[in-house]
Amino acid sequence: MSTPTLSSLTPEARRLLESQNIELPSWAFGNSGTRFKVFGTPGTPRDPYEKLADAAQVHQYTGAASKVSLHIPWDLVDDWADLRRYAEDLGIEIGAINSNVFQDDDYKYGSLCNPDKAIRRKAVDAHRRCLDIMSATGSTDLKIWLADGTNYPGQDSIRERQDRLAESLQQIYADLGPDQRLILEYKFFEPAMYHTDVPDWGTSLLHCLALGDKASVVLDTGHHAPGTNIEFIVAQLLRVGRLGAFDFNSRFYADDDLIVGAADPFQLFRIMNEIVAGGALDPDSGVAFVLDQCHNLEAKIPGEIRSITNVQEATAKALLVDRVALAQAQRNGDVLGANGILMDAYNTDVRPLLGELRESQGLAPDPMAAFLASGYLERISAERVGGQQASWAA
Ligand code: PSV
Ligand code: MN
Ligand code: MN
Repeated sequence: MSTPTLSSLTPEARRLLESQNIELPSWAFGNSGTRFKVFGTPGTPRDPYEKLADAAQVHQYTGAASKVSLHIPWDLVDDWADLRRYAEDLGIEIGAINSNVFQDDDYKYGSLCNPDKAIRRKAVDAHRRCLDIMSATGSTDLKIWLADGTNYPGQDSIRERQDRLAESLQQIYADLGPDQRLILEYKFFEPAMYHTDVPDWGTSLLHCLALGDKASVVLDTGHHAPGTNIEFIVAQLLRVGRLGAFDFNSRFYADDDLIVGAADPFQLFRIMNEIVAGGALDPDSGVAFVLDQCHNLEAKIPGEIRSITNVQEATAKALLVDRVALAQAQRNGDVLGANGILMDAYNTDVRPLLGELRESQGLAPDPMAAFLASGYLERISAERVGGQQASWAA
């Protein structure tokens, strides 16, 4: 395929690319690390307001990241209406509210699945507080990822934990507002090492189906065993209308939370290809695209900018797939022809096309270069002292 230009896109493909929006995680802007060391980065935000200010920079230069997920209690503030106004003044919005029921001593043996009813009630109430925050900030998504599980066979009843989970989720679901939904993330291991209570998409889907229409699955690319065919899961969840959100990141070994598309750009392309084929790229599809990453070594705002451009590149390639020719080749049993059509799109350099697209939107063609030239990093490094740690790594 020759180097495509903006005019080589169909009007529909151009509309989809122009309207693509990827949510940023507030925790990407805080310091994070491993259990060995958390390195500080100059200019790291000291509170949720500064995280939003940094996220707004990513949106300013990419034009494709207008929402920010918050994590509660990491991002607690006194006045939610004020935080919402602050975001709006920056030209961004509050996205999903992530509940954190994994950092309190009471949750040692689990939160929503804990054998102790009082602790389950405490965890349900923590989610109710998240729902209140959603109402105050205009957020529509309650995102639940649980650290629940066990380390040893026999430690607790696997089956009873599922029953407790179903009951706790029902209590939370019952309190959703009319425009709110619950999205349930799965992860196959960690921190629990023997069994995890929501380890896979099947378990998440079963709970969502039992809850009702306002519950959907969150797929995090880093939460699968090596070799898992993630695009198959995407296709399957889209078929039943239950892919609620996507957490983008990339991994080499475990849940590495590295920059999306850094480890395996071909996998990212295959995933975006399934998203495009399933009609899920449309902003009205109900699928939220979110980054879930931490930047331990690299600078955080540039790390998020690179992530956005990586997703845009994979998306543009997926939009270039000749779907008519592909369907024809598939019908004809033309194995190599069909595979060649996908590979043609994957091997196309879409960076000039994306630069053109940005210019047509009044943006610089290279968001990374424009941001680095702006002096913002130097300014925050001089102004902010004592940045906040992002996450659980201490
Ligand atoms: C933990 O693995 C995790 O990375 C999940 O992916 C959540 O989405 C995220 O943390 C925030 O809680
Ligand atoms: Mn995640
Ligand atoms: Mn994760």
